[in-house]
Amino acid sequence: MTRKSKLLFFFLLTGVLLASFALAQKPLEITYPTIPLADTPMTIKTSLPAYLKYLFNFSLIGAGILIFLALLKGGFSYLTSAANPEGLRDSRDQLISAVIGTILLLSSYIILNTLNPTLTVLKMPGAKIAKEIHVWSDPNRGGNDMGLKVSNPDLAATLGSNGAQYLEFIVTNPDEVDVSAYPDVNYGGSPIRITTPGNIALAKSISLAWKIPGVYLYSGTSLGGEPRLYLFSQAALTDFNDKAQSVRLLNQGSNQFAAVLHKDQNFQGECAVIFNDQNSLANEDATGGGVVGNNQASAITIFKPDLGRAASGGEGVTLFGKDSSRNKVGVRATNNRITSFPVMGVENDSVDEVEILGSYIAVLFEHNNFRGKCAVFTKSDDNLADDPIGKCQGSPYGNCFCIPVINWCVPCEGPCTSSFMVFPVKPF
Ligand SMILES: [Ca+2]
Ligand SMILES: [Ca+2]
Ligand SMILES: [Ca+2]
Repeated sequence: MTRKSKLLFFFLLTGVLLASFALAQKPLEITYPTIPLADTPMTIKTSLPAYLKYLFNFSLIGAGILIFLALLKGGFSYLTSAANPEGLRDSRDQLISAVIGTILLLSSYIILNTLNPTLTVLKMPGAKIAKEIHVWSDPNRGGNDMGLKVSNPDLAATLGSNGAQYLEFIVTNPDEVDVSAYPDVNYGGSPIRITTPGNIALAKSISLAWKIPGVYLYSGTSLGGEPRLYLFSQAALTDFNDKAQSVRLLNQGSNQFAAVLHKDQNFQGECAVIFNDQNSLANEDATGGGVVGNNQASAITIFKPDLGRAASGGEGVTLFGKDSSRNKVGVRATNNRITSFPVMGVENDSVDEVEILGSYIAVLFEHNNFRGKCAVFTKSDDNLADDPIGKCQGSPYGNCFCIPVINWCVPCEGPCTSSFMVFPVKPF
């Protein structure tokens, strides 16, 4: 290789590298220079393959221009150095190099664009979503079929004029995705919510909304209206205050959720303990216990029940109160719903201390059958006198004024627990 052809090769390489480097240095959110033949990406959401293709075409065109200039220069010096044999040889070498460059360039373009027009070979591996909805054009899984990972406004384009008539969930739990089938294309007509696999009415379009596990509150009954996802306890529901009407617990495998909805902020007032989806919070007895009502919830406690866990050692929740002789006694619970007192010698309205060993949740209620104001405990509290559940008016165990000999006290402000629930939970 002569010095000149080396130089030409160097310039070609530098040109290509500079073009690549200049673009690669910029973030993807650039204003792409418009160049002929290369499709200019229009948005910042350009996928990597599209970006690389653009880069490739850009480099290709840059190299093409350099080759053209090299041909021009080689041809010119060939013509003007007829009397100089050395210059003639150099010019010829230069021309040959340029022609070889052209052939290489065209070959690479033809190979990459003919065999692989979208440069799909550069697509990133991984990020494979195994979850999808599968649909068939005929009932009973016949005819054409296709997998859906996202909403599709026109199923007929792939499945034929009938659209979809059979649907299957390729997911762990159909609860992970909201599927609505529409009788017309572009999500037209009245949608039908699909929750079980099988035959479906002719669906021309299907919308999918993937969901993550957690507690969903809905502003309408039967999981209608606006949804809100909660993953952690909230002392105030802010913009969703007094809006919840139905609840869905979206569980996944061992990732199980349960919730306590509180009527007042800071986990105060009446509450409903929720272990199952609720189509209406007005259905008092449908909840695990307690009542909050529609458009009432102002705070939420979220916990992960671990109901199958056996209590080991001295684990559990002990409620300390008074027996009929006003001596301190305790009732220990590990997985219980107690609707009234006395229990294990502990008198009604006497609980003034909660001891929790291990991961448990205890919900104490003012009245029998999980009614009245409630209090949630996840760790020990040795003094309920500073908690609403420990200072109710008219409590017989308020100890405001007691006559020692007959062990009688004037009713006043004091503890008022009359029912409670205790469940093992996963650590908070
Ligand atoms: Ca409220
Ligand atoms: Ca306290
Ligand atoms: Ca009570």
